[in-house]
Amino acid sequence: MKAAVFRQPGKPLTVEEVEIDQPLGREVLVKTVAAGVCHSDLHFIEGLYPYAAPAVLGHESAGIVEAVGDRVTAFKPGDHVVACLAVFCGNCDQCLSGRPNLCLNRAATQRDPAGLARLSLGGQTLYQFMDVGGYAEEMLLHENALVKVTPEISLDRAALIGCAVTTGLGSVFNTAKVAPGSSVAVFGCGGVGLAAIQGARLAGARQIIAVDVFEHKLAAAKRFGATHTVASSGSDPVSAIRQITGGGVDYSFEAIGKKITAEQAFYCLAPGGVATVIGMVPGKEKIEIDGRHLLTEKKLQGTFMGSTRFRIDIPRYVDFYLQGRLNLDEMVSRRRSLDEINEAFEAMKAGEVVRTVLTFD
Ligand code: CXF
Ligand code: ZN
Repeated sequence: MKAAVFRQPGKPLTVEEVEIDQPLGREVLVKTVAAGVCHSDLHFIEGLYPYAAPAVLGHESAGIVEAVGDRVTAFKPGDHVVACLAVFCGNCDQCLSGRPNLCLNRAATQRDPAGLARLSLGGQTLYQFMDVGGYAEEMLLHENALVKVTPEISLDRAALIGCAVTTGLGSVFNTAKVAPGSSVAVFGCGGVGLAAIQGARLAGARQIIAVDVFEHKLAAAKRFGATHTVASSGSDPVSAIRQITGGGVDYSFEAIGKKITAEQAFYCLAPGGVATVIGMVPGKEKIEIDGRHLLTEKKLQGTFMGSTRFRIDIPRYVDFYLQGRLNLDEMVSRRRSLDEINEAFEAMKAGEVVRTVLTFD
């Protein structure tokens, strides 16, 4: 099968013929139908975050089950499924406390590193990014990386729910628990930011302030539910937000992954407010906040995949979509083939697209 292979940071992915094994035990073989191109993969391609090579990146994919291992009972060939990188063992303290996104024993869902790898390239192990490896014609996953979805939703929309939507809506619903009537600011109007804006709308926020440097992204944010927009190129978004709200927001979300915007997300809070940093701030960067702001009970917190319990959350988000309450159609800006994956990253870097979805025949 064909897959986009990451060989070295700073180099384009190469689409190559690779080998994929048969499903063993609790594994499921999935024919990929759609794969969203997410900004997080770009962080690894650019070397901002390290990852073992060679690897198949991609983690926002949906498809149809082709075959299952002999210990799989919840999936069968023909099922429509969405993959999620928040793979859970189901037995550790975090999983059993209702926080499977923070699973402590992902190794229990992986193959023995000393044995045959799920993916290989000329006999050499090919790493599977975040246990998904979604930029490929087929995926071989542990069943706890999958959730079944109704065939009523097309798989190119469903794929987005696997990462961007789950992360954005989940950060609002699960991590921050936005209350109806509150005020919200969202920094960054890419896929995750627009999902957070939609989450804030669904949660009944009164004011939803979108912040971005691109005017066309702010225009999109309005269509997704933003009540106000702040163009942050060349001006201070914190004072603009303070002015709109009369003193700061109750909740802010940073969906970019930069020190400066993470700090702005904290400083634009009202007393008692909560800033949630969703974006991947590079490991070496420090987020600095002025200590005296803690005396007004402002909080700065992280999130991983929107604190999702994805087997519960993803089917709910599918329902929102089917009811017309969650706009996924407009989140897909472009469809491309696997061969065009590097062009998709270029368009992302240029700020041209919300999401490119790779579609497979
Ligand atoms: C990220 C979270 C950190 C690892 C890579 C993927 N989530 C979504 O893009
Ligand atoms: Zn992602």
